[in-house]
Formats: sequence, C-alpha cells, structure tokens
Amino acid sequence: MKRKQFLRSVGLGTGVLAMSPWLTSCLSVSETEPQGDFKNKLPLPGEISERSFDLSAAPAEIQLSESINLSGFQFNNTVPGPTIRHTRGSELNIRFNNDIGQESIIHWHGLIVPPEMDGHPRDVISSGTYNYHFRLDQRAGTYWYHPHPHRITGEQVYRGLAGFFIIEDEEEKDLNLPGGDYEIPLVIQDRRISETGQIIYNPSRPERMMTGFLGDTILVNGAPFPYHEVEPGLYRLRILNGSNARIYNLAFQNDLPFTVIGTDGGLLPEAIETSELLMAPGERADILIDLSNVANSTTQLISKPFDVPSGGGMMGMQNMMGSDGPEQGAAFTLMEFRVGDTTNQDVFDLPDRLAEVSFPNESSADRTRQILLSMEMMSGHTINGRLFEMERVDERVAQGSTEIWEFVNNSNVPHPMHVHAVQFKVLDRSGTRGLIPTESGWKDTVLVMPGETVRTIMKFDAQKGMYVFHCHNLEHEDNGMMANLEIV
Ligand SMILES: [Cu+2]
Repeated sequence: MKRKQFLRSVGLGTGVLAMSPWLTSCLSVSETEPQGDFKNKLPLPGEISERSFDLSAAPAEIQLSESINLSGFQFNNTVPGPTIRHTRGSELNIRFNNDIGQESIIHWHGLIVPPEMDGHPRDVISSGTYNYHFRLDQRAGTYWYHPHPHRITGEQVYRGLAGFFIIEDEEEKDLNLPGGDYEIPLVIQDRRISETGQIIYNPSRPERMMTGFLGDTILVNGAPFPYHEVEPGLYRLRILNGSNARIYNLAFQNDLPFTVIGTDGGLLPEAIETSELLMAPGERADILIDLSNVANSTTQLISKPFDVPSGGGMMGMQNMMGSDGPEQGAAFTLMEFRVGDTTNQDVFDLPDRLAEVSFPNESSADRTRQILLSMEMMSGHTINGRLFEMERVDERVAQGSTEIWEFVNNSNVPHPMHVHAVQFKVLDRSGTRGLIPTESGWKDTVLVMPGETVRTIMKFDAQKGMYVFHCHNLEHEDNGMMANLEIV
C-alpha cells in the first residue's frame, strides 16, 4: 500500500516564510476588514460521551471577548454547544429541554434517524421536553446539531444554538489519525457587531429574500480572532461552516498545503492535498495540517477572496439589493495558530486509501428529479416555484430507491442545498468549477452557485415518513426555501 508520510521537519523550512507578492496583496484585502490581534484563546467545547443526557437550551447574556457581547441562547450553558461524541452502534436517549421562550426542535445534521427524531419543523415544542431516541447506524464523521423551527432557525443558530456531533467507528480508528490535543473542532460563524459591541441579528427584507445575513466579524468556536497554541506536528481539524449565509474559501497563510481526508458523511475514499477549500453553510471538512512546516512561528487560517458567478442575470445583484455586511467572497482572517518548537508526536503514516466507499452507480438510478432553485420577485427564493408549507408533500420517493437529483440554480445567489435522511454523492457540476476535494466523499450539503446545475445521486434507505430538504442559507430557509420529502 502506498503511504504518505508526514515527517516532522523541525528546524527545517522555518526560514522560508518570506511573503510572496501575491500573498501580501491578498492580506491587504483583508486588512480593510475588521482585524483582530488574536487576543482571545480558542475555546474548545466540552464533550458528552454519556448515552443518556439532557440538552437544555436557555437564554443567556454571553461575553465573547473583552468588547463583544451576545444576547443569546446556549445549549447546556456553553457556546458552541457541547460536542456529542459516540461510536457507531450506540443507542442514545437525548432530552431536549426548551427554555428559550420560542418554538424549537433539534435537527441532527447529517445523521440518518427516524422521521420523528429528525427535527422536522412540525415537531417544534414551545417549552418543555422533546425526547429523542435513536441508534447511530452510519459511518464515522463530523456531524452537527442545531434547531430547525420554521422561520426562526436563522435567529436561533445565530444566537448560539449549534454544536458538533462526532461519530467514531473501527474503520477510522484503524487509521490512527491524530487525536486528543491533536484533533481540533472548529466551527466558523460570521456575526455583525454593533458600535456598542453587541452582536445583532436584524436581517432586512432584501437580506431575507436575496443574500442572507452576512456578518462583518468571524467567530471561531464562539471567539472573535482567536489564537491556539500548538506543537509543530500534524493536526486533524474538523471544520464546520456554521454560518447563516457566508461561504469561506479556507486556506492557510503562505498557501501552506493541507490534506482533505473527510467531509459531511465521513472519510473520503482517498486523501486529497490542496491549498484552499470552499465551504458553504452546513458543510464540514476534515483536514490534516502539518504544522512542522511553520515550527517556532505562526500561521493564520484565512478565507481567500472568491468570485460568485452572476448566473447570467443582472451583474452585481448581490450588492445592489443585498446585504449591509461585507459581500459574499470577501477575504477574512479567521484565527492564528501559534506553533512551538518541540513535539513528541510520532511520525504518522497516511495510507493513500482511507476508506472503502461504494457510491451508487448512475445506471442504477430509478429516476431523475429536477430541483429548480429560482428567485420570485414577490416571495424570494423558491424550490420548484413554491415556498414551504408544513403539511404539503413536495417530493415523494420510494424507500430503497436510488435517484439522481439535479439542482438547477436559476437565481443570482449561491444556494447550499441540504437533504435530510440521506448522504449523497455529487456526480458533476455544469460550468468550469468542477468538483472540489470534499465532493469526492459522501455529502449532505452541496453548494450550487448561480447558473450552475449540480447532479447528485442518493439512495433512500431511511425509515418511511416525512423529512425536509432545503437551502442551508438560513435566511433563505426561514423565508420558505424548504420542501417536504416523504419516503414511502
Ligand atoms: Cu438559498
């Protein structure tokens, strides 16, 4: 078996940090954005490993840094919520206690669970307890949980209700991936900060209908401009774009290469090396970064600028009718890694083949379904011309069937499309963008840029019943860009 060896090259390569002219210009772009001086230590969420536990959501006044406050909501008194970590096969009993004073229900994003356990918006409770009971019967991976009430998901996630849900299994364990202090969950979320340092959520009508709510400051694990002290070793970063609407083009300073090993539905078949990775709201990326290349130095996690295609419609629609925040595609600095000069970490071998994965074959598809994403002047973004209705069944699929879903974006803004109750494979994308490294694995959320058609294939093996699929731009979702999917 071919293997890639990550050698710890302490003392080597530390003299090559002179900035390229390209990078200098890139960083000067982000210097026009609010910049922090990395005063805040990166918070690391606590973990829940019990099989029976409470998730209690309650309001809280939270000081996120010296100058930034959030009138928010918390799960179990923390932002982000605690990381739920379990092995495949575990049976869980989770009591969701809702004390936030609004209707809510929890969705386990990426998990395939029975319909009444999936957090369909019709299952909201306005107070009291909702009892979840389900078995984790799927691949190891980086999943997450967040509220899913109709019309107010955006506000509740924005104000603090989100956490990681990590599943482990034997196949992944055998790889001996970096763990413990060498495995770091990072949830990336943009927020808009008022002059008095208060985080605000007040999407305008154009923001609800057009762009979504774009913030001006990026929080990582709830902290603005955090730093994290690390060794010059190999780290596994489990990254979640938990933002309402913002897409990131993740990279490290100086184009430090990194290796993508997993995404929404777990490990990729093969590791892929890259120096940037586009991540839309709801998507996850599991990456390995070799920080021995920047021993005794620092490196910043950044979002590089990227273009949003106009979709053939009016150019500049986004700015003309859109958000008050920095536009989609703007550059940002996210956090800083402060790299020490010694590590006791063992040399690590990464096999070329990470996991045995078999995706459904196109020829096995029972049918193709077209999912049209378009903008109606009066109602905003729709799915096949309609806004969400709680009890109307929009797509009915036969249990056990394999389908090709073709997402066609006829609008002028990006739509990250999320389907509940399945993991799918992206087959292809029209235009020049092609597939990105995370799209070589199992996905539950896929970015469909303006003008693009993205074809996906999925097999519906979940229990019969009602689920939803929707845009994971949470303002779009709250505005009705969601549909019922019934498995029969
Ligand atoms: Cu959308």
